[in-house]
Amino acid sequence: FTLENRLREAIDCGQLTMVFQPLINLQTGAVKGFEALARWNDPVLGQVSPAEFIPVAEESGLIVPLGRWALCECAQTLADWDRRFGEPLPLTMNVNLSPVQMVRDNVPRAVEEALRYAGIDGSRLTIELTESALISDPDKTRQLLAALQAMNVTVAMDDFGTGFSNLASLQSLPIDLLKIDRSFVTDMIGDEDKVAIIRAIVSLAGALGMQTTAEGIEKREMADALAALGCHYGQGYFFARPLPPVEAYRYWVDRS
Ligand code: G
Ligand code: G
Ligand code: MN
Ligand code: NA
Repeated sequence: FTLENRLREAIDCGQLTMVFQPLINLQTGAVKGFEALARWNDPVLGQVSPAEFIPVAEESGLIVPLGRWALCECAQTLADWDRRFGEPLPLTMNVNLSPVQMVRDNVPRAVEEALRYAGIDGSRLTIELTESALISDPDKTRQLLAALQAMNVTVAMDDFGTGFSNLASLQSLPIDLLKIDRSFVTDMIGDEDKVAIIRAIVSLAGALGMQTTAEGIEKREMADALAALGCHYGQGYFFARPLPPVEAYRYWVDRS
């Protein structure tokens, strides 16, 4: 078999799952929401990393059904948590959107359908785009972001600082958040250059009316330093690894 065929069957058979990594307000410690990350535990191959299967999905077009599943799964998980809790949890769900799905699918419709079916308001969803989305099809990106804005969906730029961001489009597009790439955070302690880059991204975001999330926080001193730099939110193993849905729900309940 090929990985592609195996992935197609996994999608058809509902073999993919989502885990949820908490996003923490670095200034208050509150749980702001979760980033949903896909997992594939194949009976034959074992755990296959998204770093491996997302590129296969993008090359084969399977990213379209996979991305639609991801949106539905996230909206339904939120609806499930709300039911369990008895009222809407004040938190947002971040979903990664592949630039390939952006080009090949009608993403606004997919988002609208996922939200409507689950009965979830758009304001509780954040779509994470990568910088390559800005370059590959600027017109389509502009239309997509306008449609998401009309649904009150938040837009975050993922892995910021590693791509080729065009500052003009960053400024002219309705982007709400910059996610500072893990590579700047990992070595920030004692590395003045990394700290300078983080400071510059936080400053750029502020000037453009955006907020920032730092990825890959593994130690308390990183969280403290990032908070002092004015970074709004953080995620990383220091707070929690990506958690299965029930554990993620408990994580929120235990801290609220
Ligand atoms: O969870 P992990 O750190 O192994 O994820 C590796 C990469 O796969 C990250 O870049 C992440 O954004 C991406 N990824 C994980 N889940 C999804 C998903 O549901 N959709 C898309 N498009 N990318 C995902
Ligand atoms: O590209 P994206 O930011 O969507 O990818 C998120 C990935 O980062 C996930 O695969 C997740 O497992 C991983 N991740 C999350 N927190 C940490 C961390 O603190 N350290 C490291 N090394 N990876 C992390
Ligand atoms: Mn992401
Ligand atoms: Na990222």
